[in-house]
Amino acid sequence: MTDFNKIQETIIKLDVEGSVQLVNDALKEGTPATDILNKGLIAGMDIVGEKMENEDMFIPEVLMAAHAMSKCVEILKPLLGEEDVVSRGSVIIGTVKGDLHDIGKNLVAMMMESAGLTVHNLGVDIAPEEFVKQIKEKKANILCMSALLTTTMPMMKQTIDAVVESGLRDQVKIMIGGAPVTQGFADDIGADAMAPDAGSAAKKAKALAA
Ligand code: B12
Repeated sequence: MTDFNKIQETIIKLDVEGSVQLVNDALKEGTPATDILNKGLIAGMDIVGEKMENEDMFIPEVLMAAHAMSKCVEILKPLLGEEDVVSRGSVIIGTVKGDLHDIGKNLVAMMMESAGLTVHNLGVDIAPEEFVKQIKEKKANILCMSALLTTTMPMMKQTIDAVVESGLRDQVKIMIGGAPVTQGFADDIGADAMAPDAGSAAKKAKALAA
């Protein structure tokens, strides 16, 4: 039986090697990759977030925890989601301007790829005009934006405005996400969809591309 608390602890204690070891052990025991991700790694990262809020942990430590999480996600990546090589749509995804958080956005990108979508992951701190340029270049039919800060959420609206101004709004469905994003916010800014996690984001993207 996999002890998910132990996996959480390695993330909180910034033990990169330990976390990789426990993830490999859990896979050998036959624990599903999604359980390792949700009950171990993401749950550990949530505790890191609480500690950051209470000033028990600071940015260099949070970065190290994020590094441990990324190493483990690399191991799980081939095992998450269904395998499907046929592209069902072209997705542009990025974190909005001013925001450097990318762990959740990368998980969403990964789940979408394994759901058979072609994903162009632009990275972090992406300005509205860059999103517009990439939609044109990659002939994307879905635009996904991530924001983890309440201060960068308005950038999602600015990006949608830029897409409207460019005349591309009819060609592209827009989906947004990130911890502070709600369905109400998505409705207010004119997004087509939001999803609270990577699994449902991939499902919704498939539906939007259909
Ligand atoms: C890791 C982290 C960092 C790392 C980021 C490293 C990296 N490479 O991403 C570092 C140390 C750099 C960082 C910096 C800062 N951070 Co920070 N950070 C976090 C932390 C602890 C975890 C975020 C995370 O990765 N969660 C795990 C992932 C898997 O979850 P997720 O991102 O929510 O993604 C899921 C869903 O939201 C959804 N989703 C995400 N994106 C998308 C996109 C689409 C299209 C869809 C459909 C779905 C979707 O699916 C994902 C997977 O299931 C959070 C606390 C928390 N628990 O959220 C604070 C947090 C987000 N940070 C915070 C703050 C304040 C900051 C700083 C301003 C701190 C500072 N004073 O400098 C800076 C800002 C830097 C910047 N300009 O962006 C605050 C934000 C408060 C607020 N309300 O705005 C938080 C909430 C911490 C806190 N409680 O105070 N941070």
